[in-house]
Amino acid sequence: MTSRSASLEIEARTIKDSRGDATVEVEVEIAGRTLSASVPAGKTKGGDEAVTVPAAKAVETIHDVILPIVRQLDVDLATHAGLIELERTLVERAGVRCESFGANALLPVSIALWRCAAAVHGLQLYEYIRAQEPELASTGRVRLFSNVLNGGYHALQTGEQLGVDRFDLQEMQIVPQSAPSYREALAMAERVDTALAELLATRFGADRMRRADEAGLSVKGLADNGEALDLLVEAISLAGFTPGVDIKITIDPASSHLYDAATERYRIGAQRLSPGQYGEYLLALLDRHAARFPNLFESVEDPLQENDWSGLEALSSEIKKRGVIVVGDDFYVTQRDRLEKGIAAGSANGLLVKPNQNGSLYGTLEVMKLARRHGIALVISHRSGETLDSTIADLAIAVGAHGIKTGAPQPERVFPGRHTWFRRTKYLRMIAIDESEREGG
Ligand code: 2PG
Ligand code: MG
Repeated sequence: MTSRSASLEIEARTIKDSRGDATVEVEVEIAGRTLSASVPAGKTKGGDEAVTVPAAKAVETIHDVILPIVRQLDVDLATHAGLIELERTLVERAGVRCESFGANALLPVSIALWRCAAAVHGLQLYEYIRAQEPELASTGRVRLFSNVLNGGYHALQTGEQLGVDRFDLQEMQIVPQSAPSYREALAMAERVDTALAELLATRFGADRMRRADEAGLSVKGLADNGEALDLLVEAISLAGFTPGVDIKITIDPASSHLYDAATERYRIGAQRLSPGQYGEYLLALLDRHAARFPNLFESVEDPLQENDWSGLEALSSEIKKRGVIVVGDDFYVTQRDRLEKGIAAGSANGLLVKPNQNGSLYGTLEVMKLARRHGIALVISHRSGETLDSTIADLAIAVGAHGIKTGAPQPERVFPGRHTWFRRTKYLRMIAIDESEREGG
């Protein structure tokens, strides 16, 4: 069986993502194995991320443009240099921000090619990345960032208003600290999810509750960010954990999406806050539990709108003083030029890594290397519209990332159907890798 790219068949098709929107899946056969990859989709996107084209168009591009390049270049996927040469060529042909292909065309092919290269060596994807990318390889334990309580545009329903029907901040995640394994970390997250569901049902009524885009809880009428945070802290305690010790919290306000460029104000409830006031508001949220739970917060993502670099520099230094990591998502969009800007300004000291913001696995790894060289914490992330692909788990484990952010734990009791495990499948992949490594080692 040949490992040359000239003989590859790539089959692309559209599938539905977790929101029911069309996205792209590819299948490649090599060394007697069929490997697949699919691509997720964001809703609250950064303005500078790689472009996405309609799914049907991406499928066409894969068959008509990308596959001929893959075949014509005819690299040997048994060598890492061959894979990288092919990836580099595809990235170059895709153009700036993947404009001529669309990230949703290039990324699934890119992931599938890495899977092929791994398969040729008889390795799993995480093992292959570890072996071939020594600059990134690490066996550090990855923290699970589990998004159990949802607000913002991932929770808002048609006809509703932020700050009136749902709270404004997009994500309130829990980060288990004290678990000795991923299996136990997931079990901790599930216990908090269950305790929170019971608490919210008692306070607001079960009929007002629903699961938002990332499978976290959302309640119609819970519109105040501070109250939501208090309820989450209470749920952590009710589940039998000490907030800030066993479990920390991380917040993603998705600030760009609360910001109105015309008035230069952030919308929080009925208030319209200046950038300075908004920063003060977030700091006050961080400080309100400080006396009882001094280390409650793990990180804050995008604390300001993505183009306020000077504001970010100032606010980051306040947040970092509190021992809390500032993670750049819409700020950095997994793109080298934006990360370089943040490094020069000494602002966000965490990078949210979303492969589809970049467009290729090769490009994503290059941005991660830059971050690592500058001591920036890596948090590998899903998108709000997900598929059952679990590549991000392999990526997180291969590099020993600081964290993986991949939505709510989706306890099996609440989500009995495996086809709905858009988030859970990543956690299960972490567990499977962990346990196979323990057995092997
Ligand atoms: C975010 C993400 C994922 P989206 O803002 O961090 O949680 O949302 O995929 O909609 O950009
Ligand atoms: Mg974000």
